[in-house]
Amino acid sequence: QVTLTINGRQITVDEGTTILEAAKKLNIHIPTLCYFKLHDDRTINDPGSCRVCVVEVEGRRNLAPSCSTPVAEGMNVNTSSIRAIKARRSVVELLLSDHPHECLLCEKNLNCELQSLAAELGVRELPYQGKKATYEIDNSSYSIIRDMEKCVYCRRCETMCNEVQQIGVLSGVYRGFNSVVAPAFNLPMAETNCTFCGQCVSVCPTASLTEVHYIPDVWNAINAEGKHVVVQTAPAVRVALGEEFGYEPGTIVTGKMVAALRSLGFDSVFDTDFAADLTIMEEASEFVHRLQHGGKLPILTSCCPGWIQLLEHSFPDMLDIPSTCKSPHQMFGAITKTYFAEKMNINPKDIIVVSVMPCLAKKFEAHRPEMEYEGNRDVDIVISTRELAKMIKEAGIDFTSLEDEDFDNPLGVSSGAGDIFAASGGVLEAAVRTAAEMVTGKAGEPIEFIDVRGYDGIKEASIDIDGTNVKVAVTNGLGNARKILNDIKAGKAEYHIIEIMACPGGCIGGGGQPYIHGDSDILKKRIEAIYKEDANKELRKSHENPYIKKLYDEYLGEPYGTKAHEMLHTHFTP
Ligand code: HC0
Ligand code: SF4
Repeated sequence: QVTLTINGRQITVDEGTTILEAAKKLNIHIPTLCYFKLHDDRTINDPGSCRVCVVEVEGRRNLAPSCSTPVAEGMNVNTSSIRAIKARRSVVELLLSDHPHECLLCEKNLNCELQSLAAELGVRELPYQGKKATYEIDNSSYSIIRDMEKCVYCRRCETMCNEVQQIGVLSGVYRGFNSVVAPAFNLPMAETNCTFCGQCVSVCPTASLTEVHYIPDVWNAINAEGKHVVVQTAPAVRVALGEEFGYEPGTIVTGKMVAALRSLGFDSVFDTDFAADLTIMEEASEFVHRLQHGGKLPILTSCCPGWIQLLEHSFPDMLDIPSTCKSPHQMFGAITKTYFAEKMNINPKDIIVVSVMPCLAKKFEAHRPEMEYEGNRDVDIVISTRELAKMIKEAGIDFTSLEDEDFDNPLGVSSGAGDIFAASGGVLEAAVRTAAEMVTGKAGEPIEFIDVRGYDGIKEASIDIDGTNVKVAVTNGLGNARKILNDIKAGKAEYHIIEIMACPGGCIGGGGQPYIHGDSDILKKRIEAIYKEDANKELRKSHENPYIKKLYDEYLGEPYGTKAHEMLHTHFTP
């Protein structure tokens, strides 16, 4: 333990703590830019590159970057000396000298960390003026836009892509004034190995990396003559959307979200959770089939398009291990344009399906050519949680004063198993709840698979299903996914079922969720909220959802049967 003084106040902290962390414990705020605390307590601030967090340390000639300077016994720190404040302001002024000043028109207006810093530090003029670097905007993909003129070289995206996700698309190239963070050979993102996980977007402090926007397409759809516009919301949206309207992280706003969607003018407001239940019917059946017929094991969940991209790019010889199930929101689209269209007597060509997702890879996934049935795209437009919040604000809806409303039927009822898809471990827990009862034929209490919850990188557990010791693993983050895939390849991983999600904590930490600005406690609160939503539901198991049963009775026939295969399953391509 080490005792030091910060701004005249003494504090004792563990050895190795940084000045920044010690100051935080005293509620002393030091501005930062490149620093970002990840969900697993790793920090992105290497190599303390931005120098915004400098402080005065008695006895040292130079100011010290507080994010990377460890505390020392007897240290005397002043975080707000005139010299420190001036130095910070100069850093920001220098950054602004090579940064566009079009904040009013910028995607990140009011959500930009550089803008907040300039305000906080009272930047009122730009003493440094000179040549500005110019770059072309890369909007080659369906998911992510790269605008390097707005880059501040904090390197957060680089650390995220290389160290956490271990995909290696983004890295610093060239030197000095020409330095830029870019894919190798400056290739457009669409031509790289990018998985579109969107984690680089989640950590970018400015609008250098943002998402591709589909809000205008949604407004056009809503206002088009003769179209029936169906919206579905992913499990993770309901526990994060409230953050955009001032609610505490972890507040569940399902009812208000439904009311807002109706006010926006959607004709049917449905729930992706319903399709999550459907996915479980298919995936659990596929697992039981593989288990009982000597099929390929482990089976891997296939609902995360980010991880599927990793598989297709880097493990082309393992394409037969994931479940062939389409992801829930794609299944939802296929069911909407067939079963629902027939029930409502609407031509599927006149239905537009909009997905609200926490994920940027879903924007890409919806465009995959095979994601269609009988010539109709499963999903027409994907917007993020952030985009939905923008639409609600644009429409002038007073979100906080909305009365709770329920989803429409028949595609709006879901079990708690559908809810927990949003958190890492949830898909597996939901699958086991159903698979166990499919094997034994007996109904019991819903399984609560605590060992696979939470956001540890790789979680392992086992469960007895009718005498078979079923071994499972759950991973989140693509770096961990790569590790587990390599282990499977090397014959070192003996599991029956594996769940992989590309984002930290699962979908609740998706690249389309409200920005957390380095406060990863927010992810924990979203996870807690999801399990609360599950625990409060009367229906806890997918196979007990009466509307799912009805869908099979009236339309699909057997789970994992011929019709289900045609509509709800897919294939993977290297
Ligand atoms: Fe997810 Fe999904 S749970 S990927 O994690 O499976 O994005 O929330 O919508 O499709 O249901 C994201 C979240 C979904 C899908 C579902 C799955
Ligand atoms: Fe890397 Fe994911 Fe960003 Fe693509 S979306 S560049 S894989 S972090």
